[in-house]
Amino acid sequence: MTDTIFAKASGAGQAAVAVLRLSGAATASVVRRLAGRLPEPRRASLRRLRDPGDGEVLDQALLLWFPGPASYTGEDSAELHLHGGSAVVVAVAEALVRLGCRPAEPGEFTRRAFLHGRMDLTQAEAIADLIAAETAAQRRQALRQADGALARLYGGWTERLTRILAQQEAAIEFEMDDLPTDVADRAREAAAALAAEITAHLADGRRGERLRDGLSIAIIGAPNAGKSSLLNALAGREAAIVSPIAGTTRDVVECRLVLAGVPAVIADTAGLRATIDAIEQEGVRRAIKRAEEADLVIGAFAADAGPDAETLALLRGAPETILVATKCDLGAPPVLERSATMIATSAITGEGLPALRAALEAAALRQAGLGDAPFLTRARHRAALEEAAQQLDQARSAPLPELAAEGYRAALLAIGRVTGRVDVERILDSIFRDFCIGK
Ligand SMILES: Nc1nc2c(ncn2[C@@H]2O[C@H](COP(=O)(O)OP(=O)(O)O)[C@@H](O)[C@H]2O)c(=O)[nH]1
Ligand SMILES: [Mg+2]
Repeated sequence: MTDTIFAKASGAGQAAVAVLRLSGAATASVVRRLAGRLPEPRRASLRRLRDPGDGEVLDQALLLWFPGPASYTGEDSAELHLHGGSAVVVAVAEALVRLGCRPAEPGEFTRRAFLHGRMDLTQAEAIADLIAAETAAQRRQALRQADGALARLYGGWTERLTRILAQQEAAIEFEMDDLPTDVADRAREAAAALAAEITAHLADGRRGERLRDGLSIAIIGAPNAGKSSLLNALAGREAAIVSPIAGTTRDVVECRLVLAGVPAVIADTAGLRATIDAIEQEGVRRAIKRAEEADLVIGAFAADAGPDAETLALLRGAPETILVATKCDLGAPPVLERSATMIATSAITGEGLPALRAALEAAALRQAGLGDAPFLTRARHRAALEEAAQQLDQARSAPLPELAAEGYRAALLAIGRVTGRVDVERILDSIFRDFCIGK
C-alpha cells in the first residue's frame, strides 16, 4: 500500500487561498476524521476542519473529494482549499501528519499518476513544463504535450514496432519449420517506413527544444558600433552601459525578451578588436563564443563606418543572422551585396527598431514556433529516438533474422524509454494473437 501524501499545491508565499492536496489509500478516512463525512465526489463542499485530537476548529475550508481511479494520480485524492495564512496551513498540515499522512516529495503526485498509468512520461514532463511556462507559446506547447500529442505519436510508433517485431519472430518460426514466407520482407518494409517517419520527426530544427529552453540571440560588432544602445532599445531599459569610449562593454550583458510568445535571451557583447588589455581580450573571447553558440546573431555596424571583416566572418557560421546598420541618423547606410538583408536603425530617432523587432519575431517563430505536428521538446527524447532510428536501420540490413529481431527489440526499448512504457507482455500478446499457428 502506498503512503497517503499531502502537499501545498498553490504557489509559495501569502495568498488568500492555500490548496492542500492529498493522495493515497487512507485519503477517505483522513478526510472523514478531519472534516466529517465525505462530500459527493468532485463537488465543492464547505466544511469545518477539526483537530482530530481535541476537536478544535482549524479552519473553514472548501473540500473536494476525488475517488480513484478517476483522479489525477489514479488514487483516492482530496483537496482542501484553506484560508491562506501560514498558521492555518501549518495547523492543518500538522493534523494531517498526526493522521498518518506524510509530506509529498517534489513531483510525487505526477510520479504516482505515471505509475498508475494515468499518463506517460512525455505527459508528466509536460506538466512540469506547464508549471514552468512563462510565455504563451510555451504554455501552448506544454498543454499540447500534456494532452498527449507526443504520447499518441510515440505510442503509435510503439504499436507498429511491436507488430514488426512480432512478424520478425514469426518469420524465424516459419523458417525453422521450412515454411515459405514473406513476413520478414513485410517487417522490413514496415521498418523502413517507420524509420523514415522517426528521421523526419528528428529533423525539426530543434523547434520544440528551442521553445522550451528559449532562443539565444547575440549582438556582435566592432567597438562603438552601437551594440549596447541596440540592446537597451530592444530591452526597453538601460541594461548595458553606453559610452563613446571604445571597449566599454567587456562582459556579456543579457536581457530576456519575449518574441511572438517565444522566450529569448539577447546578449550584448564586447566589441571585436585586437587589444592588449587582458580583460577586454577575455571579453572578446566570450563574445566570439556567444556568437558561435547563438541561434541567431545580430551583426551591428555604424552606418557611417560600414561593416568590418571580423564581424562578417563571425556571422558566416551562424544558423541565422540579421545585419543592422546603426546610427543611420548620422549618415545613409551603405549599399551591400544582394545576399545580405540589412536593417537600418537609430537608437536616437528610433528608426528601424520596429522593423528589427519584427525580424526577430519572424526568426523566433521560424526557429521555435508551433506547427501542426507536435515537436519533441527534450534532448532526452532526441537521444532515444535517434537510437531507435539507428537500430531500425541496422535491423533492416541484418544478415540473420535473429539479429533483425534483436534490432527491432532494441528500437522498441529506445522508444519505450521516451514514454516510460516498455510493455513486454504486450509484445508477447501481439506475437501470440497474430501468429499462433497451432503450436
Ligand atoms: N547618433 C547616434 N549615436 C549612437 C547611436 N547608437 C549609439 N550611438 C553612440 O555611439 C557610441 C557607442 O555606443 P554603444 O552603444 O556604447 O556602442 P558599443 O560599443 O557597440 O556597445 C555612444 O556614444 C552612443 O551614444 C545612434 O543610433 N545614433
Ligand atoms: Mg557596448
